[in-house]
Amino acid sequence: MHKFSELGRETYALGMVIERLDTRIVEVPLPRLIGTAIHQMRSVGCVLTTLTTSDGVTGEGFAFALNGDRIRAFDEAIKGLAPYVVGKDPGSVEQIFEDIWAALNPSGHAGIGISALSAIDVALWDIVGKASNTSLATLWGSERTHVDTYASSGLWLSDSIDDLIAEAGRFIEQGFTAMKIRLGSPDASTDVERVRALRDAVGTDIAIYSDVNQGLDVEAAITLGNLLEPFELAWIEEPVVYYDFAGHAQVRAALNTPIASGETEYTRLGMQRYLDADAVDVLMPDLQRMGGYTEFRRACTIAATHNVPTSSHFFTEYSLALAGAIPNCALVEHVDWFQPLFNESIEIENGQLVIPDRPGTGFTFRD
Ligand code: SMN
Ligand code: MG
Repeated sequence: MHKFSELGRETYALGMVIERLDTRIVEVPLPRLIGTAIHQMRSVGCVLTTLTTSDGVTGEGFAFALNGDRIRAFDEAIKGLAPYVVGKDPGSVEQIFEDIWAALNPSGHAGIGISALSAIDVALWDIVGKASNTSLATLWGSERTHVDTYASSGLWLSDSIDDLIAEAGRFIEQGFTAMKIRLGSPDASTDVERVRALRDAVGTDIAIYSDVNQGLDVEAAITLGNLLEPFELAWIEEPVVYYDFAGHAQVRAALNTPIASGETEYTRLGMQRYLDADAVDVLMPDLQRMGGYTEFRRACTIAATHNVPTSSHFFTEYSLALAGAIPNCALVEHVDWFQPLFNESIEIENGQLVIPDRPGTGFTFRD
């Protein structure tokens, strides 16, 4: 008898087996110390994960931690999954996902365990694409060649208003037509002044997204949201703490501005909580917190059954394949922090990101 929670599994007969799982810890510095309502960041620590097959095809994925916090625990978690991968056909990627999912049950479907699963799952899919000489977007069913985006590596809460305006100008020079400002200042009037200055500087043709990074309570978020309505923000993200699903719904009901959230929750189970609570206008699954491509695709399917669009969080390079294939994933956050890891660059054309037409994820680690 099948367990009620079992899901369908795609299998590709690739006729090869995984021989090795290798990891490498690297630290990518950020240009300067930056802050949101809840983060202080100077670098990102990454565990680069490579699977090598008997045919010599390699697959790559990575997990990261802000400032490299507990990065060795991520590394150990990934290496600890080797027995579920080595000796297996990478074409059984979704069966491998289920095996690891079952193994994680006692320690939880969240945190470092799910992040480790993500690095493995992305690397497995990368092999499936490369072995088929196909981009993952094409493999999953091409939906679009370009995807809307917004510049997100800037406009930090730690920046002065002059910095905000200078950075917005650079984003426009780079070809962006949308950008995201971080909010959640202790005083609503400070946030309002920052948004006013940005809107005055960029005009009404540029879309402004905003992110409170969980910095407010329900009452303060509604007060701020009401004060910001005249500036026509594209959305307000994570207005309250991520696990206050009802609070998100209250803020959403009180405002005209759309509410986005989801980046801090894990797997389809976490996404389901926002959907059940009518908490969001846009759901933002994060590839690492979904546990990889397998589960990210399911999360988007579940969102579609609720008529909720999705937008990827972080992982710009790897999320392009998803947006290339998933109808209700039509917006990708542009974060340039991870570009030093890759041989290939993210391309922007007419304000949109290009979905790569290269085998697998379309991105390969630089030596
Ligand atoms: C974010 C999260 C973590 C670090 C920096 C910024 C933000 C985003 O929530 O959505 O980009
Ligand atoms: Mg965010």
